[in-house]
Parts: sequence; C-alpha cells; structure tokens
Amino acid sequence: PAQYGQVQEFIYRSKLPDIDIPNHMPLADYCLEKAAQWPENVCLIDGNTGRKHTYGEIEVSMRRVAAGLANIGVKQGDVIALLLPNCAEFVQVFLGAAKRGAVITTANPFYTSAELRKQILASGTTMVVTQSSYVEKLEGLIVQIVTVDQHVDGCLHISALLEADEAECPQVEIHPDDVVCLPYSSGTTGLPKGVMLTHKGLVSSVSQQVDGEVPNFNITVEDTMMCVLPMFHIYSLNSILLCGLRVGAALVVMSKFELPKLLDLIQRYKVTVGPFVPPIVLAIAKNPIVDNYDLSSIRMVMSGAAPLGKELEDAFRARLPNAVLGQGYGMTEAGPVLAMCLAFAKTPFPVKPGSCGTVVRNAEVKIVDTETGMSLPYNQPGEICIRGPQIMKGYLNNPEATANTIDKDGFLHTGDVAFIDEDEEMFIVDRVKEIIKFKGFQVPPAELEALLFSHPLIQDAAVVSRKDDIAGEVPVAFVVRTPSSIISEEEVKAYIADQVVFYKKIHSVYFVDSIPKSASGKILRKDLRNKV
Ligand code: 4UV
Repeated sequence: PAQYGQVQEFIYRSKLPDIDIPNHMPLADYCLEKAAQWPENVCLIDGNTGRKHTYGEIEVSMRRVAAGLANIGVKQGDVIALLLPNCAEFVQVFLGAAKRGAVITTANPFYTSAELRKQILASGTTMVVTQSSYVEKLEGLIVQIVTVDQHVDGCLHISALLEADEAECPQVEIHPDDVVCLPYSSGTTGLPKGVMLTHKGLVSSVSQQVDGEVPNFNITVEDTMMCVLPMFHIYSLNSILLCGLRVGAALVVMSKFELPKLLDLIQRYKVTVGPFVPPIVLAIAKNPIVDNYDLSSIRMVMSGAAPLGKELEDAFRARLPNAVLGQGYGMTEAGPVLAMCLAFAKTPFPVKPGSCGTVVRNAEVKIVDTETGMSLPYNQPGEICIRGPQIMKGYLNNPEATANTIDKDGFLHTGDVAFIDEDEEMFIVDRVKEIIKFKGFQVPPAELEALLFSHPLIQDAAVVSRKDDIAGEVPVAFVVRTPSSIISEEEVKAYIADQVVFYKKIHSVYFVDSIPKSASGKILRKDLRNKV
C-alpha cells in the first residue's frame, strides 16, 4: 500500500498493471466495437427454443431499435424500463436504447404492481418494454407500453422497433458522463434508489474485467457463457451480457433457473464459463442428477452477489475439478465490480478459498475503520471503500444519499466489511448495512418496515436477516402489536406477501414489546440479528 500526506493511507490496487480504458466511447459502440470481426459468430442462443442470433444480426437489430425508438418519439435522455426475463429482446432493446442515448432502468418482471409503480414513477420512465402477461400490472401508469410477444390493445409491438430501417439509426452525441443505465438499489440504507451508471462508468467496468493484454476476467471469442442470472440485475447485465458482447462470446440465454435444463444446456452447447450465484453453485455441488451430465466443457465458474461458504467451495471443486472456481464481488453502486478472482486472469494467480477476489485494475480500495475513519493495513477488517472511473455518478434526485455514499475524496462506501491479506486478496467478513440478500437478490428492510407500519394493528416493526442454508439469508420481522391487537404471525406474513415479490416475503414474525433503538432512534439491528 502507498503512503502519502501526513496521515498514513493504505491504498490497495490490483496485482495486474493498469490499462488504457477507452471510456470516451458510448457503451453500445464499445460493446460491439469488435463485432465486425466476427459477424457470423453466434451471439445469443435461446435456451428454450434454440434460436440463434449472430453478432451481425445483433448489431443490425441495435441500429433498428435505435431508429424505431427515435421514430416513435423517444428522445435522448428518456427513460425506458425493461421488464423482461432473459430473452433476445432484452439485449436488442438494451443496446438500441443505449445507442439512442436513452436511459434503461431494469426491474424484476415478478415485481408486484405496487413495486413497479414506485420505480416507474421515481425514475421518470416513459416507456416500458415487457411481455403481454405483465401489461395489467402497469394499469393506471401513463407510459407507452411495448410488448415483445403478442399484440395487446393500446400497446405497441416490438416489431415497430425491430423492423425499423437501420439506415435511419440516429446520430447521437453521447457524453461519457451521460447516464445509460438506472438500476435500483437500496445501497447501504433505506429504500431502493436509482443508481446512475454512465456510459463511462460501464465501459470502465467492463474494460477493467476483460480488456488489455492480461485481462482479469479472461473470456474470449472462443467462449460460450451461461446466462441464467437475470439480466435485470447488474451482475448478469455487466459481467455476462456486456463483458460477453465485448469479447464476442456466445451467450446461452435461460429465462429461468431449472437445474436439469441448465445442465442439459451446458452439455449441449459445451458451455465454458458459468457466472453463478451461491444457490446455483450449491445445486451443482450437491444434487445427484449432476452425475448424469457431461459438464467437462466448463473451465471457469464465478460465484457472486452473496457470500460463498468455504465448505461449499470445496464440495464444488470436488465435483468439477477441471473448472476454476472463484468469486466476483460487486455492488450496483460500484459500477458494479469491485473485486474479482485473479485465477480468472489470462496469467492466473494462485488464490485462497473464501476470497472474493482482488480489486480490479484502474481502481483503488481502502479498508476503513468504521469507528475512526482511518484506512487500515493488511489483515485488519474494516469497511471496503472504492474509487475509480467505474463507480456510479450518484443516486437519481438524491444528493443526500449520494453524499452519504461517495465521500469528498471520491471513495464509494460499500457497507461491506473485509480485510485484505498480503497477497492482495479480499475476504468479506461482515456487512454494516441493512440490506438482506436472498439468493443474491436485494431485500431492503426499510421497504418491508414501511409496509408493516402501514398496518393498523402494528405499532412498530423491524426487519432483519436470518441465516438460511439455501437462500443465504431470509427476512424475518420483529413486530410490536398495537395495544389489544391480536394480529397473528400468519396474518402479518400474508399482509406482506400480497404486496411484494416472492423473495421479499417475511419468513418468521417475532412479537416483542419494543424494538431496541439507539439514542438517535436507529434500529439496533445487530441486537435483533443476535436474537434470531
Ligand atoms: O447491489 P447488489 O445487488 O450487487 C451485486 C453484484 C454482484 C456482482 C458480482 C460479480 C460480478 O462480476 C458482478 O458484475 C456483480 O450483488 O448487492 C451488493 C452487495 O451484495 C453482496 C455485498 O454485500 C454487496 O455490497 N455481495 C456481492 N458479491 C459478494 C457479496 C460476494 N462475492 N461475497 C459476499 N457478498
């Protein structure tokens, strides 16, 4: 670590040299920059139908969608919501919208009407691209709806975009600091907020992973990647879709996770790279049906979005000894990748189990003592903070939350606690933020608490995580009933379940007399977590 100034600062860097990042380029141009070298190569394979799209076709559809969007009045800076499971249209509209200079916000298509409504209104979305079956969830919202499957009265059909004339693709002057993607994340505290990711930020993040002479994430035009993680989440969007496009890999696109189907597709298409989350790693490590498939094509498996236990790592390695298993560590606000396993590099380094990787190139990490704010040397745990061209521009319309997350020196505070060892490997040991992760999905306690408060028979409430063997963590609630109220655990659970997507459901309710709070009124979540 370098030292400067009067106070000793410990700054951690990648073991790989920095590279030149072409982050003056618009994101879509950057991702498809080399596509002209391999127009006949397969870009997408639909796991359900087997339908293939080549790089040449994807490049043309990008320009058609950009032209179609301009034709129907979508302007530069307009916000388009993608409400889709993984499918070719997600990719086509994402690239076309980015090319148009529009902003793409992504959401889970399983969201309830109420959840969608909040994001659509807060983000200023004017157009939603979705499946016909989800249209009714958008009732009452003043947005243009585009369906990707059947025609629906009052909606446009995707053909209006995909059949536009690519020669009319608009010339747009895109500034590197323009926002291109607006995923929602609750960050270290509170409700979900729009995370402004710019062209420069996403290009930088992809470049930090796959560009240069010694890429950290060594995927190439020879690879076939499994794209089962949802593209509406930043992990899949960035490290599978955008990285895959940049290097010219083929992506096998699955609209939902089913183990037999996943295994069948790996075998059939000789998938070489599997970016997964811990529950999928668990399924592959433990499920006996895995023995019925030939998975020998897989050379690299990445786990991310939630902690991966050491035992599970060992079990997985025993099952797929030819694959390099390692972790990526990301956070939506960080652009998202902070650290990646150096065994994935073109010149691989030996790595230790349990590590979530080494900080990416062209970035600086500090480990900060949560009490004193001092940066810490090797092997001492503290809050992970990162600075680099890839981090978010800020939260949309929320300068206060932005200032609480990115400090005056430009370091983004993650709310994750880790130490870094002498080999520059990072080990996450704790989380000092509220967020709960169910199979890698964000569950913001503040959102569930607000719903609980809205119940007339509930006086006070707090939501914390409970460890779970399969999901990693599940949300549980502590509830103070109003005097004389006899609301039951089942009633509380049902009240929430009706209003939220499946992974935010409350798994247990503990009735208590009061919620422990600090002098300033903050819920003492650690005390509650210790109780469960
Ligand atoms: O904001 P978010 O939902 O973002 C993510 C993004 C993850 C990744 C992982 C690998 C990639 O290559 C990539 O592009 C994106 O999960 O949630 C952020 C929080 O999730 C926890 C941690 O608490 C983050 O602040 N988390 C993410 N990765 C890990 C993790 C990990 N490897 N180990 C432990 N916790």
